[in-house]
Amino acid sequence: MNIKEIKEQFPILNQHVNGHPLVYLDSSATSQKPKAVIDALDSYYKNYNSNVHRGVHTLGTKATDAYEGAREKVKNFINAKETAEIIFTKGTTASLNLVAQCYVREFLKEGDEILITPMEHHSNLIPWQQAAKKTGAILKYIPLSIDGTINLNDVAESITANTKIVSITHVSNVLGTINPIKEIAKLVHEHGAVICVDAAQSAPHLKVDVQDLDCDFLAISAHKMAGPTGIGVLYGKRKLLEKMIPYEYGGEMIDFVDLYDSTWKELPWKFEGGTPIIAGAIGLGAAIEFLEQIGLDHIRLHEEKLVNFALEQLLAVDGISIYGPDQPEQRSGLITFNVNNIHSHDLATILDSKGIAIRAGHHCCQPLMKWLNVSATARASFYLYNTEEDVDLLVNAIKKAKQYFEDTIFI
Ligand code: 7TS
Repeated sequence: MNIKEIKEQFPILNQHVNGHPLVYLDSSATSQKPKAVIDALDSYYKNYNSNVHRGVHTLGTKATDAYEGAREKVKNFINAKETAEIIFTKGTTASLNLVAQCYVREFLKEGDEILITPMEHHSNLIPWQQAAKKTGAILKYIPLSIDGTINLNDVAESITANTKIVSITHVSNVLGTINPIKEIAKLVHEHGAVICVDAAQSAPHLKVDVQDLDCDFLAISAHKMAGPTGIGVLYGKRKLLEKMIPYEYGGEMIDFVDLYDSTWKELPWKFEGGTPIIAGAIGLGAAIEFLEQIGLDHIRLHEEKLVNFALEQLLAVDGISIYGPDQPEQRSGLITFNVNNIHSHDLATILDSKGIAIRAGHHCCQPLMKWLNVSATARASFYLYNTEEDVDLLVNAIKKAKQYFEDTIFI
């Protein structure tokens, strides 16, 4: 499929917003959904809506097959060893909380160390703060380099004999930095600790192979990868998941229940209490099929080109500060920036009036904003459906906004 054909797969993009064709540059917050995903959700509700793992009736069997089939697709997508290692959750936030709750709170004790970085999304920060408070473990940070990357020497120096878990984002949702997870995992394992990876911003955009990375846990949100909201994945190595005790109890996750005690189902179902997110999982399966049809390598290349094209133009605009690494190979498909004297919310509002959707604010990364010494930033984020024309429209709109502020406010 060429870019025009890809874009046509996303019905929402074919509309005008505030009198202008929509330019959607906020895929890091949530991506748009292709017809294939919308149709898969529609078909489930129209043709075989039923609960899973329960009855023997035809619709129930069909729904169960589709739900478990989606798990198989996720397994292959991230190259896990087995479907037992794929747990469906509500999303990245829920997956990281599950690790914090069922692994860290169970197995860490006073004086143990949890290691994260200042570039984490709040979802990969607050669960560890809370786990540290509950267990008496110490929360520590790997320092960031001046360009917003992570230096392996700093990782090596931050890990101590007391480090039990390192949790780190694969791609920063603000800086765009792609972190060297494979190399970090090696260092972590040399010290007998485990590594948890926040893949919310990587799995949609580049090939993630959990065996190659050798990560112990990995969290994903479907809605950022062309799938529906409300569903995500926690990948975990079997040996760790088996040790962990579930934290949501109820239907679906049990084996036997007696008046005073119960036993749990085997993996992955012991972590999926209650009626699961059936339609969501089926939608995620359809999203994976769609992304694989296009090819993750193609998506990565497309975004790299767009980011380079955008960086070249934006750097030529006077008074723009761009955050994150300079090297394109260290960067994913987003650009975070500020324009002199214009608050990012004002800029986003002006751009919205031209039909251009970007995100403004702290991006759920308040400690990182402090590190950058700003209160907020603007962010344009790209996905497989964005074009060079989108970039041109963005840059022109920024230039006009800048001119407007210079002419009307600061003279
Ligand atoms: N981790 C990272 C790196 C993220 O970018 C996000 C969401 C999350 C975790 C949380 O994902 P959720 O699906 O559980 O909400 N990031 C953003 C963003 O950058 N703008 O809006 C949401």
